[in-house]
Amino acid sequence: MTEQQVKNYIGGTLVPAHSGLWLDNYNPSNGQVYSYIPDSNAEDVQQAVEAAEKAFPPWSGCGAQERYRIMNSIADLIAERREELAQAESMDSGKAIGTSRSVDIPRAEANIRFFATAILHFGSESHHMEGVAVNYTLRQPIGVVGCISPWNLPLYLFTWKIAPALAAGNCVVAKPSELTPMTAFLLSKICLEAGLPPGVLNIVHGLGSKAGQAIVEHPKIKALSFTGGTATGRILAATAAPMFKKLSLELGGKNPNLVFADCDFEKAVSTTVRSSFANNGQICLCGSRIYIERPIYEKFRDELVRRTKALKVGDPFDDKTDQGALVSKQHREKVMGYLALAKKEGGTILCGGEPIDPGGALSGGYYLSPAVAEGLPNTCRTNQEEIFGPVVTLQPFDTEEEALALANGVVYGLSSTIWTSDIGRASRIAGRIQAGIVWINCWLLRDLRTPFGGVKNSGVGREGGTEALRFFTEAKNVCVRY
Ligand code: TXE
Repeated sequence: MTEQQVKNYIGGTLVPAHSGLWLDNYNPSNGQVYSYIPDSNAEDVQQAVEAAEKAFPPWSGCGAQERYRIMNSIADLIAERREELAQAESMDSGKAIGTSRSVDIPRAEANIRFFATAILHFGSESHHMEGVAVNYTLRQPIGVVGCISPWNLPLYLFTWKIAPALAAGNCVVAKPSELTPMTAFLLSKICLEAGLPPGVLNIVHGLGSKAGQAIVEHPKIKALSFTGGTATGRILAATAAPMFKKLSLELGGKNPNLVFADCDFEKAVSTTVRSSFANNGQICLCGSRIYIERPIYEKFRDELVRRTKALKVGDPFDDKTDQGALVSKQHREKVMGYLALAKKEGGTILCGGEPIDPGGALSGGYYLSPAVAEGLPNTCRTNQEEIFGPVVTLQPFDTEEEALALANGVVYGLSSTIWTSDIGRASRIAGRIQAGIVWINCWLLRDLRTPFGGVKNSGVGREGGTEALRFFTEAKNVCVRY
């Protein structure tokens, strides 16, 4: 078995797993195995940690300017290989090539470049005790840190984690999802070419419950940055907390989208198609619960259904495709399970929700037509649980108070969207909605300097800007008496 073997990147070399075992890696567009990934375990993680420990003193000591130079070279190479990376991302995840080209890969480059430059401006405080002493705060890198990322935005979220960690002077043991390892593998080759010193970044591929768990359990890994499901986040926290590790958990969402009658209708409905079905709804920030003020409920519903039906589902490599394949057979089954549940809970599926067979070579792919449902109570499972697929539910509301109660009526609190021309109302709701991110008359407009993360079961901590650099450093107060 030689074709398309993904390798671990440990101590600056590309190697198979110690076990010599391989896991199948599927192409979601046709359901075929197209590559293999190392079935890594604690032995591989141990080797990665040793390499990271060895690399830490020179990497943390080489200075921000040098780290900026090398990280910027990595970003340059990502830019140069944007098309190769986009093709690989779509092959691995099933997402439409247009999404890989316009979202995933450009944002991966931006993540690296942003933190390569942010570290040049990262300062800290000092506190003056007049006539007595001066205090200054050092923000020092932690050492060896762990980064575990999911399958929905593979290179985008992988780089979102490793970039601040590396910029701050840490060395990293990282594990991408076993469902979408390819672009992280291609990134390891880019790191070699960019001259990233051996052991600064180590990528260990494999199962969450084996390689991932070994990273979480390793005593020398002092901080963990994780993005994934809330259930998995709970497991990680239970393992890491008694070991006093720093934890950043970006978990699931069940995000509300509030559409008031005084909104800019065209902007609201066209953006809502995107916020509902971008990346097949496999973005933790998608607005899957859409609440519409009653006077425009039917008009908005009918227009949203019309535009949803017009979305092209099929070959991820066709430029005209809007909705590629879902990431795995199991995930499509999970999403279809929720559609069956929606009907059982009394909902009406207004469009979509059917598996699609594009025929020919794509016959075995995991395609699903995007679905809109109505007639479900806010408290039912369909409206309470994260589906993470191309499924949204609609509900009317009459007052601002009711809209807020509906929006806040779930255990999640990641992002929210508000469509209204009444800026006072938008600000009132933004202040009271239980979410870490509020978009007003827009969606997924991202400034990387802003705090990113959620409340309640959507996670712990914030990523982005100085929040991320503070997470990946330890603050030390030094008090100097005159
Ligand atoms: O995530 P997991 P999955 C949600 C979404 C999705 C659900 C499960 O609802 O359906 O989570 O998706 C690694 N110790 N989101 O299964 O399991 C795993 O290998 C250490 C929302 O992909 O959380 C992968 O690298 N690591 C989310 C990563 O954790 C473990 C995006 C995520 O896998 C582990 C993705 C363990 N015990 C899914 N078990 C978002 N917020 O964007 C798994 N992993």
